[in-house]
Amino acid sequence: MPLTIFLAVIALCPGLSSLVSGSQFWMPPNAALHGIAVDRLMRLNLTALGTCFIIAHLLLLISILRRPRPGASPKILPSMWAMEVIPLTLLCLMYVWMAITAQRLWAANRFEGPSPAAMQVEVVGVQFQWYFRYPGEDAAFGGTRPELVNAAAGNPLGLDRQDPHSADDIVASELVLPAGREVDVTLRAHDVIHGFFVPAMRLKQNAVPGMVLHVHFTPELPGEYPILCSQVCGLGHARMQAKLRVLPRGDYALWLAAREAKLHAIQAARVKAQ
Ligand SMILES: [Cu+2]
Repeated sequence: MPLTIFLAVIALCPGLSSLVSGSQFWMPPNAALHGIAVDRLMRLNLTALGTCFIIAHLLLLISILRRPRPGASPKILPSMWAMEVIPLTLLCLMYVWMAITAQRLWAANRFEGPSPAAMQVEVVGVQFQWYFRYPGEDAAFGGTRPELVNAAAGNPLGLDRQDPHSADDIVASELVLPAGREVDVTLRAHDVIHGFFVPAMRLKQNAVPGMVLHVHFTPELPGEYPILCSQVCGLGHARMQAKLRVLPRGDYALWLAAREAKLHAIQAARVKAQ
């Protein structure tokens, strides 16, 4: 019976499966430049934890099988140092190493600034929709005002039309990016905390009302990838999804030109109606 339980636990251990497969068994394909380092660290952590798991359960199994039988003379146990102090010290050192390496990798994405050539995109979480804003030809985001927010009137982010920088801002419901160019994402939220989560880009960062947060990454592989919300933000949380399209640079330039032409047509119609 103990052996059966032992084997069942081992069979269910994700760390062991990762150790055996040695691959991205449960991970979506990586499409970002920094994703290689993230995947490498995750595999390393799972391998280390899987090894600890197996060693701990082997020791458990040995102690079950070698337990003193009724009437047998008591065995001499190993010292406390060998049984507790040394293994726990090694475990502590391993966790400290994991924390430092993960923090370095995360901080490199989060706090160290992007290159000056990075393109700017604003991502705004609103119950229950993601909006994406491009600064347009002037490369500067225009001002917004909360009282101007009106999705039904085509202004979900509250762009201030009086601000000249707002005139060429493009607002989209899908995120379209060129492959191979670094992107500096400015994250905001209008109402509650949302989690900007792009699994294929190995990217997850909360969008917090009242805060402007930055995260930067470089999409490498053209394709379509889901954008999710990783914070339970209300009843419609499950449907708060969007799409990231990574295009070759030429196709991205065409998409941007088409969006700018559409914006100019809308503005011309607005002027004509006044
Ligand atoms: Cu959500």
